[in-house]
Amino acid sequence: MKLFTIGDSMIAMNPKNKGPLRFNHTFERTIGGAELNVAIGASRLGLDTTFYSKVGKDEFGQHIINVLRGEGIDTEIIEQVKEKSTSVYFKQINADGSGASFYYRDNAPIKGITQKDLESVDFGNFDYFHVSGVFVALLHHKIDLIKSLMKKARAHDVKISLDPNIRLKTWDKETASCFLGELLPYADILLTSDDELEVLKIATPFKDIKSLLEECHLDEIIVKRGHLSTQYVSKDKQFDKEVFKVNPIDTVGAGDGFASGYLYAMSRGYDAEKRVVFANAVGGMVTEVLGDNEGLPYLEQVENFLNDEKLILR
Ligand code: KDG
Repeated sequence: MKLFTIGDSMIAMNPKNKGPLRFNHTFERTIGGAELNVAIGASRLGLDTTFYSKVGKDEFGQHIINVLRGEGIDTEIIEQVKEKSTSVYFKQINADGSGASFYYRDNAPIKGITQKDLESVDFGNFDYFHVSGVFVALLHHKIDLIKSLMKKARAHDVKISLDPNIRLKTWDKETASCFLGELLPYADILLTSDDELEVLKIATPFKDIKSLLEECHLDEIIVKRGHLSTQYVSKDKQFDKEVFKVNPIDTVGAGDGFASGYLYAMSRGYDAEKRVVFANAVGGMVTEVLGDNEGLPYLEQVENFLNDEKLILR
């Protein structure tokens, strides 16, 4: 089973200390980006993963490609663009543990993508296509390009997951609602949250989750409620699953972990309940490690976690 995803790739600068960035001089250089995180998560679990991105032809771009190659991701189609700089973002961790992101991606290389660039993407080679709203936010001026990519995937019976991943620093609620609403009918699986459903409602009014499912012809909607529970809704099934108790130190990337876990579980033919449980485990495990993707677990780790296996440490 093979996964395709597409999006911006960023250098993520993690502060050594808490507090406002203006007082922080020391950062650790890591990498991030919602779709990139999903690619790493899926590949670690064992799903064959291809990631399409564009980075600058610079040191940071090369670093990102090196890391992704090391993760076993097919990076063949990542382009290093000479005239552009690789996107960068800085994280701030506040004293109370909450965070903020500061993006330097106005000229993200991926924004230059054209229909011609995507001609080489053969969906005949893939089973899953993950679309995240971060990519849509950066590329909403090229919404037809995203739609045609999704249509192409559908023509090959590729399952499409859509995670709205709404970042209000990249677009406002109305714009997000309008463009994501246009894409809903092309998706099969919606991985979302209550807050995002409220935003989607602005342009796509719906009575309840079931009616959203029907009106947009979605197969399933999964509503992630953080540390509370996960709701699953499909035509003939509806349930809530408790999430695992974890000790979170950084929640960034939890949703991406959930997406990679869900798609992996689907590729294994797990039923809906088992898919949600597996994805809950991956999403929870990510939060126990600092960084956007560092905590994404390998398959054996998830299995141990689910079996509550006590590891022998010494
Ligand atoms: O989902 C986590 C990502 O959002 C993070 O790694 C980077 O903020 C980010 C983005 O916009 O992709």
